Amino acid sequence: MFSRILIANRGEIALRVIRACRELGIKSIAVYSEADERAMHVQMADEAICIGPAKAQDSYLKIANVISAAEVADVDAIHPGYGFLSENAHFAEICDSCKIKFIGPTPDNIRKMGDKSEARETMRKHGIPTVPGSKSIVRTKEEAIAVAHATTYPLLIKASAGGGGKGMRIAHNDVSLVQGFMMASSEAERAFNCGDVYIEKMIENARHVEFQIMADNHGRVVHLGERDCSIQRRHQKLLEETPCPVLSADLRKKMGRAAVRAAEVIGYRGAGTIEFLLDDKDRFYFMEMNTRVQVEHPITEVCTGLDIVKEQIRIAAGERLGFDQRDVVWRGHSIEWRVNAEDPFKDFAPSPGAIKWLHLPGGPGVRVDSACYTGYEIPQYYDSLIAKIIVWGGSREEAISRMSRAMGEFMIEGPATTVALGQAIMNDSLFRRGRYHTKYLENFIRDGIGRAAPAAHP
Ligand code: MV4
Repeated sequence: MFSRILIANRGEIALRVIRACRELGIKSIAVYSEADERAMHVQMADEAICIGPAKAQDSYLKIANVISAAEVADVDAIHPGYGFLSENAHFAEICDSCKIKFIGPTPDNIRKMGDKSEARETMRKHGIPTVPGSKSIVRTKEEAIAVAHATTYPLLIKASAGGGGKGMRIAHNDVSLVQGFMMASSEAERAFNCGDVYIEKMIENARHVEFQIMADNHGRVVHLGERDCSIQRRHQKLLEETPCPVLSADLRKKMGRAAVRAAEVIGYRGAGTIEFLLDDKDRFYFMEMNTRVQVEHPITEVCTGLDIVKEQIRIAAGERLGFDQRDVVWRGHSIEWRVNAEDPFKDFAPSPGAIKWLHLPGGPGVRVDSACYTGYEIPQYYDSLIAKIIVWGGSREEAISRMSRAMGEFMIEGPATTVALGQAIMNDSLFRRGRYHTKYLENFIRDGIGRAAPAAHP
């Protein structure tokens, strides 16, 4: 087992990894930028090394600085968390060549699943249901038209190097298809240095249902159940829950088997997430695979009693998974709400700055993952996540009432936050009935938030 792990990340996920290290008796080495001098992960780790200026590209994203810190601190392994370098195959390769264990999948897993069109191709070839559309990347507008006529509108044009909806364009007819094709590829070229795009039929009224996978180095692949992440705003997840309110036991078994198969066919290692789209006729389709631990992993931990980060560390150290599929049992219902420093009444504009006062919720069935504290200055350079409120209840109804209570206990003076939006959703009948899909939040904000908005200033 490792004796020293460097966490190449910041914020709540850095604390999360530090906590797993501490429980495993492993020394944790934090890295931080000059803007994070007073961050909690620096204070909580056993050691901490400054790796550069505030901007992420000069610190947390600078491979040479992270690797130098790892060498200086003489660590055995690096945990990348999520975001930053967590899905950078080149970084994983450099760790391997420096004999520092990358706590994650192989560089090949990352590269293959990072190419969203190739990932689709691989899954389709192995009989995993994929969204109808192009068989590979689409190079010309003529090819795009041909794919469109073999499928049916509406269609989505997606960037192969994108993922998470970045650069996604919708097309309702040949004219908007050609336009969308040109726009999506030039945007992708600019954003990802790769203009490759592919085309999928748009699944109407879809839900985003993803499965957590754990795969060790001894051939065992297990799924830890699903997470419904359909409540997103501009492709940013805001609320996740497990189990998915509309999944039958039979459908869960089928999707779980498909998720395990997807990991097996690519020789996956470590924790990963298979994202499916589920339509209103219970048909599911592979969308993409994430080769990192996800922000929303705690709801799976709370319902299974497993510690996903500890399992990642054990797998990377070559241990066998200590359980198989039969041992994974789920109890109750869990919901996560992401509290962002954004103002829902100003179109979610970021709201960084000093936290004059903070009181986090607690009590039965409440977990809060946060790196914030009273007096902490939220830097402007990174994502706006202040805290994740995770609740567990014996039923979905209990989880909803508990989340509502926890949100009511969340006290903060200083930045604007998305807590009020969360409370409005907890009280919304459509959400409470579990009858929502990917358009829910967009519609709710357009209709619902207007009602909740403060009276216009005189
Ligand atoms: C889709 C889709 C419908 N059909 N693909 C891609 C990235 C992810 N964040 C959302 N994406 C979608 N891909 C096909 N073929 C609908 C979405 C989608 C969505 C999916 C789940 C939850 C919320 C969503 C919000 C907008 C779009």
